[in-house]
Amino acid sequence: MAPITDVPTLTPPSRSVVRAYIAIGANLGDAPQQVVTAARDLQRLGAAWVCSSLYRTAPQGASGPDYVNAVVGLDTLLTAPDLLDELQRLELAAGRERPYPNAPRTLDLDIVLYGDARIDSARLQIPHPRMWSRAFVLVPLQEIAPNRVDACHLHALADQAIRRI
Ligand code: PH2
Ligand code: MG
Ligand code: MG
Repeated sequence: MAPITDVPTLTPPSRSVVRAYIAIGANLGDAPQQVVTAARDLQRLGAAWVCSSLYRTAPQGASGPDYVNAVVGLDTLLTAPDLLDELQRLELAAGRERPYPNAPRTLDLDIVLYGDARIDSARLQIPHPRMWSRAFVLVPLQEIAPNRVDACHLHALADQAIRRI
């Protein structure tokens, strides 16, 4: 057989930057400090970065102390699963334990939006399926990305206790 000489070089597709939004929550230990530390750690996972104010919020669908919440916007080259791996690494480093669902935690990091992606896998649901019913996500998200939050959704959550700190 004649040798194949005319094979085009295959270059892997280059990944483009995606703006992801990550919700940060903590209600065990020094919650404000853990949220600030996590926000700074996230800065290393991307180029541009923005963090909302910190908010003290009443637990929604969970028991335990009030939470401190914030949302970070991050321009990242990481894929959504790779970003999730990094978030879980940071949760573990902060001493996160999972004794039962929605247990109080030292650190919770959830990808709420990843560009306009819709992902429904065993590990990842994006947009986060409960984000639209949670003032502790929508209020800080609205602060840094008003175009990603529908005012009607926010209005419906007016009874959820949330205070900027
Ligand atoms: N996280 C939950 C359940 N409930 N409530 C508040 N206020 N803040 C949270 O971060 C939170 C919650 C599950 O992850
Ligand atoms: Mg969560
Ligand atoms: Mg989580």
